[in-house]
Amino acid sequence: MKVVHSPLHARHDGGVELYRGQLVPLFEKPERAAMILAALEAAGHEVTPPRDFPESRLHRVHDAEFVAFLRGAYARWIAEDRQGHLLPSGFPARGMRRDHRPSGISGMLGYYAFDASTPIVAGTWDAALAAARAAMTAAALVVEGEAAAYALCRPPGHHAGRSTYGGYCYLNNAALAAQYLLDEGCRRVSVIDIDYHHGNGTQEIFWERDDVQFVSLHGTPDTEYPWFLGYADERGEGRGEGHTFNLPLPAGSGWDTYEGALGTALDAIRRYAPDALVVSLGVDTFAADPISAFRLDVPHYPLIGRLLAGLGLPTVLVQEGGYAVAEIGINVAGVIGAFATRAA
Ligand code: SP5
Ligand code: ZN
Repeated sequence: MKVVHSPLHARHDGGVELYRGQLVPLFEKPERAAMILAALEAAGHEVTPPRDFPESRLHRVHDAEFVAFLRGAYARWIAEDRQGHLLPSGFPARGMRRDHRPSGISGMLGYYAFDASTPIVAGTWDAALAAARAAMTAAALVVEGEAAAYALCRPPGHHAGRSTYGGYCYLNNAALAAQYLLDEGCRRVSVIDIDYHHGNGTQEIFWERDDVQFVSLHGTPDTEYPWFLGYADERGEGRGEGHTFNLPLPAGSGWDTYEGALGTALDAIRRYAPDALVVSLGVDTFAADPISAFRLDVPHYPLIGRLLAGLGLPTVLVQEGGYAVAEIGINVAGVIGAFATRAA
């Protein structure tokens, strides 16, 4: 399978996150992409760089002022005489104003961010843009006739909303891929999100849409990040009603529970009958993941790949989470390998 990847991801490095009351080095680190790349190259997949796209492609999914903020945030921070990385330290909660965007950088951070685990460093924008381009390039390859393509995105994207960032995500790579498929002729696209964490950003972006189905399998937000979205009663609104489908599972779930839920998700996709599939591929469902609590093991990833490939749809796979760095490569390669060998 063609693997789209840019070395620019490595510019997003050196940030810290607020984790259990401490600032710790970001779990979402450059070694993740290096390990995935090594495993995919070893398995014989062809690696290709992202193409360039007009900025208007980003605005199909994201608010233009939000995009401009992300691009300029670091320079603004330095101009206001601060140092290091940017993390927000206050958010507009219930009872406060959300209609006014403060003009100072600290207020702006709280306005756009929804957590304190998603730092902006000097190279964050370059990396986020390269990841978005990788996702759209993988979508373009599928439009051009590839049965499937994989975007090795870093930073990930599924937590980023139309004008919000968080959960290590800045631009929503999977949403950009889905929108690209629609803009190039698909009538309906399903997004299946199998990252451990609910893809709140993708859900929000397509919430009122009937041309994108969003289906997600994740640790229940009642105890797991991102806590405030991803419950089973969220089903979309307006034209989108019934096109969001959440399958939250208890922390500690293993393959038996997971396989049943995945089957239910795939049935929903078959009923929607999309022209193409986008997979938000997180492998933080792995038992040894340091921040997640499912109990999947290495042999389960090829099984997941086979089940996804069995839909028989043109498929864009987009990398999301996965923080057990030692096994991240073999687990991603397990899913991708099952696709690469599917019958034509
Ligand atoms: C793309 C992606 O996977 N983003 C995940 C961001 C999660 N960041 C906050 C993690 C908080 C985890 N809580 C600790 C639970 C330990 N079992
Ligand atoms: Zn995740």
